[in-house]
Amino acid sequence: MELLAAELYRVQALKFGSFTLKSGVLSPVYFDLRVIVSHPALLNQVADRLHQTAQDAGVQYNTVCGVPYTALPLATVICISHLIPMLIRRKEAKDYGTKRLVEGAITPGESCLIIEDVVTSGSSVLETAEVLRGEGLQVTDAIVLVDREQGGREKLAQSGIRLHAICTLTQLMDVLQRLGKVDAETVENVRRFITENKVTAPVQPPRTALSYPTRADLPDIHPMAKRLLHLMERKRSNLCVSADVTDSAELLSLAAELGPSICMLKTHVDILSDFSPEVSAQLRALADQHDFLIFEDRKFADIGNTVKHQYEGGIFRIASWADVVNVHAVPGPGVVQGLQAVGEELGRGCLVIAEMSSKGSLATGGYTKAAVTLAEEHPRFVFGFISGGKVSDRPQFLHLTPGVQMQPGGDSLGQQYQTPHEVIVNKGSDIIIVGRGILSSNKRHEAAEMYRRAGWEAYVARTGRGE
Ligand code: 5BU
Repeated sequence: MELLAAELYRVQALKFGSFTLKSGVLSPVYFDLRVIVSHPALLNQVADRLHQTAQDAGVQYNTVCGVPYTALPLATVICISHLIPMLIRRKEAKDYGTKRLVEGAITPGESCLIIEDVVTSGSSVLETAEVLRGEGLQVTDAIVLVDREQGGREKLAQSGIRLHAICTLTQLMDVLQRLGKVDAETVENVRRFITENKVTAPVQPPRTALSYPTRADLPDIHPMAKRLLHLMERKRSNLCVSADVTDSAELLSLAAELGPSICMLKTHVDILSDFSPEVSAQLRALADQHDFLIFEDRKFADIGNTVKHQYEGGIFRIASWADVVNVHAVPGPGVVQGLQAVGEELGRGCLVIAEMSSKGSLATGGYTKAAVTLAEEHPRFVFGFISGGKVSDRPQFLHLTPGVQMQPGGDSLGQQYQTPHEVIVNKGSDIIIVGRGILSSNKRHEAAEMYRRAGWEAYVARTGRGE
């Protein structure tokens, strides 16, 4: 272990200082195992130790797959040295649509061992496991060089994966201190970092058990949130349908057909090929008749003065008919203030996009936090978020989540889906936004009812409300 630790330190596969992790958290230690491809003896040594760790744990497996990209050479060396068939997970296949997600000969039912360099939260290993399992393979074990001890082991265990590490971060620090490579202060900094950044398992769902009507009556609730919470309760619906159609007649017939099942209809008015003011007037009438809100998913993202015009004027005159609009946080407070200057006196409300459902979204970590602050600073106009789950502890705020279908997965252009249960129960969101899950059905009313029931049952399960 000492030799390995010293070598890793020498080639700067681990560094000490202040580093921003993928999650946005500042870490006093950073691993960059990519450098070991330039040190073949070390690469070989790490691969050998990984293989030995699997042997010692008595893991049985037919194939080996490295988590891309850092662990690919490690998996390759293991497979060549021990004549084990390898599989390669393609990271980018989804973007091309037709390419395979996993390369190599797959025999469903066989077991595949995952190799990874460093595990923090476990999500990279989980992502690869999910893809392999999707191909019919068994995934029960993962071997890693370093366990950063931040909850990855527990998270993987929840998904039926045992984590075996050559060493933990604590063990590695002990060895490096013994070797005189790091001082006591660095060791203490890392120790504190590990304790403070542990994701405790089982992960506590960030959810509120308050019912919708209880929240509607909270002090300082935004009038739009109050209205929405009450109508959700009345209609027993936390379903927002995303009416992504390009023909106005179809939009109106959708609104009429699905109106009774939904709490909200989400529009992209700029995809209509035949928009006229008459369409928005009719949509407004249908919303009033069937008791749902209209949410124009315009995603304003310019300076205050520009968005003010985009909201109030143009051919769409969005502020005159949409109850709710949303903003990107990227321009800073001006974007909300510009819209608020128009919307507040009309009694409209606004949602801040704190996270996006699309793969590779940049709205994570520090950005998401800043988006929450932006919302908190504008409570007279902002009443909630577009996000993958609950991002604020203020129960007056509503959370709306797009990227929802009955089956998790995604499309070929980066959309990623979660189930209604996952979104409402595990992630603590309030409203599911469903587009193609309903629109692509030839029985749209039945499909909408199915999602309405699923969303409502998830809400009942979360809040423990008797029915
Ligand atoms: P789908 O058919 O359920 O994938 O449609 C999702 C809708 O939600 C679609 O209109 C998107 O523009 C919208 N959306 C999203 O999917 N993800 C996001 O993060 C945001 C909006 Br913000």
